[in-house]
This record gives sequence, structure tokens and C-alpha cells, in this order.
Amino acid sequence: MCSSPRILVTGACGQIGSELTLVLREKYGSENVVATDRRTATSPRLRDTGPFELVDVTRRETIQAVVTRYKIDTIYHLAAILSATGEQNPQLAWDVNINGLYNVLEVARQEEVARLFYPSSIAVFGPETPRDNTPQETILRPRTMYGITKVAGELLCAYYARRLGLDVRGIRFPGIISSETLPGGGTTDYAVEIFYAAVTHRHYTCFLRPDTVLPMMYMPDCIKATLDLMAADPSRLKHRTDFNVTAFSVSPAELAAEIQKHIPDFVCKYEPDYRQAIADSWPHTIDDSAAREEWGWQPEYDLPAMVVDMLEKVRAKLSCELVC
Ligand code: AKB
Repeated sequence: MCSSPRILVTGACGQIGSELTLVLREKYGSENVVATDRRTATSPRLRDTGPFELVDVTRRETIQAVVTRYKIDTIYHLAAILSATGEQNPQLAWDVNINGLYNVLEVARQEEVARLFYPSSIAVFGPETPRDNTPQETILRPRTMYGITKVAGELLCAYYARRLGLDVRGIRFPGIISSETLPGGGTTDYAVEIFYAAVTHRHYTCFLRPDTVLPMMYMPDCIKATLDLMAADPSRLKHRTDFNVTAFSVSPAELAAEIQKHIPDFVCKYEPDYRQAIADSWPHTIDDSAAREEWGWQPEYDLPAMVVDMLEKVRAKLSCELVC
């Protein structure tokens, strides 16, 4: 790919898509990055900075039409149902995460798309996986439908890479913390909600126990990891679709304490619900040495730096919403 890639982003209105799309447009030119989602974009930044098309990944013809029309050669396939929604509607999770992925892969194969990004998750791990410093190569026996679809997705992507020559690359993301678009239906969503609640009400009721340590990452690092892996020299990649990555691990109580350093009267209470069982099946900390060795992965934000930046961004966003 010598000229600028022609990119399609599925799930562009979601937590990662809404930010990654803008960075890709900045990097490769607005006209070269087609944002797609099954609902119309409400964010003017997403809608007005480049092409936007309606695509429902469970309907293959909608993907096919956009790939053909825009001569797409690179896909970032972000459309997915996350862990908590997946437990409430496992049929939908299977349909979107497996049938949707299969549709994207088949269109990519038929239209000779060169490269595809696939976000996997720490949800591929399960209660039998070592929870501390979880290795790259380990037991993958998730108990959630979301985790099952992510393990199958990794394997399906690896099949298309090995058998059919599609250059698929994927990352097992931890919980992603960000300010632009609220996540929806995940178990790690508390780590975003807590900031909005702290700034607006000085109070948050967390749906996980205070001591539930999970791996996390701030959005700028999520975008950096995605771009770095997609730009990596393929001859250095021993893995393909399943890189462990992490930035820091934190529990709700530790995150609340870090926020209290900036908002001393912030109070966090705990009322664990069905999402606790999901979190209890996931790792505490992750070994991401393969990503570090094979494509130079290195996060920039630790917990304190993320909290400072998040509070600044959330305050700016909320005051703009009040004024604008
Ligand atoms: C979720 O909580 O479901 C996601 C994930 C860790 O993949 N954020």
C-alpha cells in the first residue's frame, strides 16, 4: 500500500470508533476514511468530517456495497456487543460478533481487502486462566458469550490470515477508559461512568466490589496500540490476531481514591450486580511482552496521568454541553 489506504470503520459511533475514526481521518485524509454504523451518527465531529454510511454487519450486502463503492482496502472492524449486554442477550452477541465478523471477513476475501483490524478482549480468558500476569499463550475457556465469540473470532481471523492470505491483526484489549463517547454494555464501563458521576454529583454507586482489580488502558494508548500494530513490519509478527496488551491494573476503590485526590468530597459506594461474576472470571494483570517485542508496544498513560487528563476532558465536555 504505497498511496493512502482506503479505510472502512465498522461500529464508528462506538467508544473506540468515535475517536479512532477522527485520528485515521487526520492521518490519512478525511475522504479516505468511511465511518459506518448501524445507526446514524449524532456526533457532528464524526458526521461532518468525512463520509458516513449505514452498515449493519449482520447484513452482508450493506458491507459489500460500501466496500465496493469506496474501493476499500483496509477495515477496522469495531462493531460488537460487549460482555454485559452479551450476557443479557447471548443470541444477539453471537449474531453480531460471529455472523457479523464472518460477513466482514467474507467481503474482505472476495473484494481483496489487504488488511483488517480485529479487537479482541481480556474476555477470552476465564476462571481457569492464571489471573496474575496472564500469559500470551494460556487457557482460553471463557464463561461469557462475549468471551466465547472473541475466542472464536481470534481463531476465525487467524484462519483467514493463514489459509486465505488476509493480513488480519488483532489486540486483546483490557477495559478502555475514555471521555468522548460513553461505552455501552461492558463490565469495565464503571471506570468511565465514575468520572462523569464524580464531576457532576460527587457520588457514584459502582456495580463491582471495591477490590475487583482489572487491567485497563486510556483511549490515547488504545489508539496508539491499534495504529502501531497496523503499521508493524509483518516479518516481525509471530502472533497475529491475539496480542495481549495492557497499561495498568486498578480496582474501583483504587480508582475512586485517585479521583478523590482531585475531588476530595467524592464518595463511592458499592452495589455489585451480575457483572461481578463476569469481572471475577477475568485477569488481574496481563503479560504483554509479546506485543512489546514484536511491534514495540509501550503505553504512555499510567493511572495518575490518566485520571488528571480524564477529569480535565470530562469537565470541559460537561461545561461545553451546558453552554453549547
Ligand atoms: C467489556 O467490559 O465488555 C469490554 C472488554 C473488556 O472487552 N470493555
